[in-house]
Amino acid sequence: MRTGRYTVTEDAEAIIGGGRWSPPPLLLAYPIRGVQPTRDRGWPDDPLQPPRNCVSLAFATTAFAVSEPIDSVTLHSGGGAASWDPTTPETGCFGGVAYYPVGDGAFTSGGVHSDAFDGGLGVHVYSKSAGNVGFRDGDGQGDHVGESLTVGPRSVVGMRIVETDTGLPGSPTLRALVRVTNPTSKRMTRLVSICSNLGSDDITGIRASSDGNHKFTAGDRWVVTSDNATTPSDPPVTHVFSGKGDLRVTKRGLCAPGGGSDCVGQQMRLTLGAHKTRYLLFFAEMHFTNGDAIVDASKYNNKNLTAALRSGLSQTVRNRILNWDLG
Ligand SMILES: [Ca+2]
Ligand SMILES: [Ca+2]
Ligand SMILES: [Ca+2]
Repeated sequence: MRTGRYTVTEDAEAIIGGGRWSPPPLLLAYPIRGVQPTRDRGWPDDPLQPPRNCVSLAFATTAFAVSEPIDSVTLHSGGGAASWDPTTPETGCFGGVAYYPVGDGAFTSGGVHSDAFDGGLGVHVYSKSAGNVGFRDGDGQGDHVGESLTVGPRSVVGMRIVETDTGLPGSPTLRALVRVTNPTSKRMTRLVSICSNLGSDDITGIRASSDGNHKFTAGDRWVVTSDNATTPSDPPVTHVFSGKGDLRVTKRGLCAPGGGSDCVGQQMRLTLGAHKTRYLLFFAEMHFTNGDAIVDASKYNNKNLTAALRSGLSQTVRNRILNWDLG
């Protein structure tokens, strides 16, 4: 809408990206040289970049993100039932260094259960020459506001990545929104993976998966793992790698837990047009029992996200999530 000489964008949430502000600021774009940005003319593809013909001002309605050492941040979800300790580069699933949104992880409802992860939810981009290269932050500082932490930007195998991890209030869930941008003028195809080294180590077992069996393959959207089929001592962990419907990624198996393996991950092949920005979306949960974890995973069996899971994600962002079909 227009108010006076200002244009209030309909894409305010999209422009501020993946939850760096909470709640989203009102963004005003003031046109210069008499040129109006319109939806016909289109906004630039990178939602963090305002149109060149505008001067933009962002007003946060409450808290500003605070730059903080990533290692000092702990995110909480489910009313404090689950805590997630983001870590600057450490080794996880590949033995290579990466930023991990959760280094250990603890579930504290019904007793303290820690050691869910040994480096969880690391993002890697595959390179023929270097193998899986971990996404990591340049200076070890993240932007922290409420229960959200934004890390990056950082170029990994030529693709620019920013990640926003959010502890959701209504369930013991961590949401990882990974923004990927092709900064070049040519199409770019990349293999992006997300994987965890589980704290359940070599006694990891699969308690459930989305296709109903006890195997984890590329066709699974989610999987529940733990260190015991009846009385787990570490928190059972749920990984959610994608949604239902038409995905704009091709999924591949990366590593499967069980049989002595404590690695769980999937790889996604994606293509970005010139200067395009898109997103990947993942969730992880911790629980006290296998049964609780399996019951709670059912909310990921709908094509659409529940209001709680999509909280703070604009429709524009949701439309651009490659591994879900939320348009
Ligand atoms: Ca940083
Ligand atoms: Ca382990
Ligand atoms: Ca399966």
